[in-house]
Amino acid sequence: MTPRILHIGVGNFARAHLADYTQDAGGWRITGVSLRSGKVRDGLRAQGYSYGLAVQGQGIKQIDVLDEVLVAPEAPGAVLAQIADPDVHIISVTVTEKGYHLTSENTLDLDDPLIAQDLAAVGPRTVIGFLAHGLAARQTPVTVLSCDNRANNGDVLKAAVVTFSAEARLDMGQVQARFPNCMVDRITPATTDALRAETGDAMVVPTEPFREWVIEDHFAGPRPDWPDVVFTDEVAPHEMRKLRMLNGAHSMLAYAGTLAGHTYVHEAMADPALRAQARALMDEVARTLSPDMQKIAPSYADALVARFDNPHINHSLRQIAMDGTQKLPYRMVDSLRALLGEAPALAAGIRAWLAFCRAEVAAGRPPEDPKAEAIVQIVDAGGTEAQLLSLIGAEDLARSILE
Ligand code: CS2
Repeated sequence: MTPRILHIGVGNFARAHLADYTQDAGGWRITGVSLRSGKVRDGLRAQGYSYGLAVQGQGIKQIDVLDEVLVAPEAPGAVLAQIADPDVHIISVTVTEKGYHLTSENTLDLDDPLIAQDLAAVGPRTVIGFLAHGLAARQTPVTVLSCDNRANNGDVLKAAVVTFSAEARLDMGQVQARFPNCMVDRITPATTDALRAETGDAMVVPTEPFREWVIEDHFAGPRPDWPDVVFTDEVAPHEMRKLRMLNGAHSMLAYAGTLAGHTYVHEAMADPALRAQARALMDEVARTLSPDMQKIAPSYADALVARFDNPHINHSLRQIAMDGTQKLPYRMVDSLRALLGEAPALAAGIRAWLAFCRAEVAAGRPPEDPKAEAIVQIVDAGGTEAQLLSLIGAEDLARSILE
């Protein structure tokens, strides 16, 4: 049998990253899972699960590594069966930050309505519920690979699944699962209608030429021979480099750039004040990195600036601005804490988020964020900045942020 990856969350990022690497490796196939709607499945199925990857400057690369996409709400039993299937050696996950349903301390949020429902009902709906129930029925070793931007993504996913299983009283005694951490990187914006029209491909994915993947070498079984992947015992230093420097600067640009009237990352980068602030933030957070990463930080920052400048990647600031309460803790708050609050560019970035939240609510547009309701409530009730900061676990840093 051909070895398979079961991939949960078949959005643009996974189609530009995991699928691209796996096709290059050869010998493996991917079965996709959509947790919510059938939109991606319908689009891909109509074209035989093949789609173009529009790599900027390199033309279209046809990706043919997907066999099918299961839509979980339509066929939860089929998804559970796949998780337990011995030909599936890797279950990879890109469900974005909020898909993990964690508290700001990175533990499973048992008060989250979807998690509470998964614990109460028979059929799971969250990735955590699916993994717990599916793994409980599995007899052979498996690797669960979180490919989302979160610090210690494998560890926190494992902890969430363990907590869920205990709450649900699932017998996990036989489970042989490993959850390596990994750092993923490829700037992959949303597909535009213009690109669809130009390529004649409804499911085309635009991406940049750069891609990076660093994975903890901690697999339970076989894995594809992914080219250019760094396998290491220590992912954390790489993860911090990428999440704090790239994603931290991205989020700062998203909030400050939107407030300044810009639409895309490259436009914000053409604004001298924002450009200087992005670079200052990268240099500032570089001081929180491991000695090895500090050595490469200046050239890494130069490369990030060049990637952000790319005028052919129309990466919308509003797309990055989404889900700030889920992103800011690992993108900015962790580094500000590591720098004992002494980081003016980071503090300014967090103030931009505060101002963005207030501006959005004032404009009658609640931010796209799982905590939007709380944000609106605080702003409408004339709440303080410290109250908003508590939503990203940063109330203790209020003085450094607001000074
Ligand atoms: C971006 C990321 O949308 C966002 O929040 O910061 O998706 C970013 O483009 C990727 O992490 C790059 O690898």
